[in-house]
Amino acid sequence: MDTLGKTLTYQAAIAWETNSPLSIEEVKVEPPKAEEVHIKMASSGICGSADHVLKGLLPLNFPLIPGHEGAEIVDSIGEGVSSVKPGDKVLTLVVPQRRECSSCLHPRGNFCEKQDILPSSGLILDGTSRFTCKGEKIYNSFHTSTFTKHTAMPEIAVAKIDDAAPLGKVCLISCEVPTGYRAAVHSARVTPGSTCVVFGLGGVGSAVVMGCKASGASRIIGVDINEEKFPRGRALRVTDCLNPRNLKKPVQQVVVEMTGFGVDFAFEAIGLVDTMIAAWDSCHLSYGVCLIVGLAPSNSQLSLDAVKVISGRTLKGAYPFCLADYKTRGCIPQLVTDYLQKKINVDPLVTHQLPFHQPHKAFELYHTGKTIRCVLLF
Ligand code: COD
Ligand code: ZN
Repeated sequence: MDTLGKTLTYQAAIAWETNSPLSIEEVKVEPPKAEEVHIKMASSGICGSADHVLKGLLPLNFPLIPGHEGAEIVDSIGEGVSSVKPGDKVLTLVVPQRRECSSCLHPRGNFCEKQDILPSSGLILDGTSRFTCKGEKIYNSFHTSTFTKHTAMPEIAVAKIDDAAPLGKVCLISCEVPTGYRAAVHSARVTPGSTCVVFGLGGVGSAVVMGCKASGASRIIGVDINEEKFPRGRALRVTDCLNPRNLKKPVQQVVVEMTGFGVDFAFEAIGLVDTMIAAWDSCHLSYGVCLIVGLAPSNSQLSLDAVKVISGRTLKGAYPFCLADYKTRGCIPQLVTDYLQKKINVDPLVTHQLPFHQPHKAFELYHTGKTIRCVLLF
């Protein structure tokens, strides 16, 4: 259907305030303005960050339509849009790529200045929203908002993907897979035969494990307080599983003892200060590399033993997508092609699928810890 020029009403899941249940509402979606696209959602993953947003752990404006891990089809395009056309399959991008700012133009930068994460206004590029409900303005999450049947968003926040891509699964390549997999392959540059520890075996941590395995790591230690994550972790080639709550010593001490001197690469995919410190302390003191993938709650401080900083190990941040020269619009479609060519397999990460109008069930499942990713289908 051509939506150009029309404000139409669609169903969307709205969070009216933090810590309130999502409600399915009739939402008015304005047509795309210049350099925007109107898209019809096909699927959206339930990412840990969406849960953080709903709990108010990441500062976003409410009421909002959450979700940022979407696969969709372009319905209509605004003036000046040239990279996609109606009917194209696309993925939403939390970090857009305008290709004009210092980050986009620098060979080692990708955190486009048009991103809306740090800080988040909840508005699209012209400072307005395309959503209203019951006469009230509804905010976006990170330019994306995927828990809606239709949305209008900036062209620079979508990436055209292969026509053959199965939309019920590749939504994970919009956030979880590049965040975790590329943190291991691209940012840490895990080496063949190396030892790794991954804190958090949720969606993102599982994708980190896949990246470690693909890079040839010989030992991958998985750490999680939820032992339901262990069988799936082992299927992805985690070699040792540790539940810190069942250990008599701090988990980092156990990891160091298991590996002799500490791991080559440690990843934190939870977003807690304590597990960031544990990941850092798990690394080899001389050449260990610690990658922080999770975002700790606002205003928290990371306190490290200053003596341990001097010995040579490296601490790196890998905030979702901030993977140096990993340019989102250019690189994410290649991951979809890699999936279609069976170079990576995202299928084990999609453990559940539910209809869009049951987001509460999807979050319930998420909170039980039984999922790696639950995907909403539209
Ligand atoms: N020790 C060990 N494991 C723990 C602990 C703990 N103290 N607490 C929780 N866990 C485990 C959970 O049991 C779970 O298995 C895992 O940690 C977390 O996984 P998920 O599935 O809940 O979350 P993910 O993998 O989808 O997301 C993790 C992130 C780190 C990416 C995310 O939560 C985050 O930090 N988001 C903020 C960054 C952001 O804004 N991103 C924007 C786009 S993602
Ligand atoms: Zn995410």
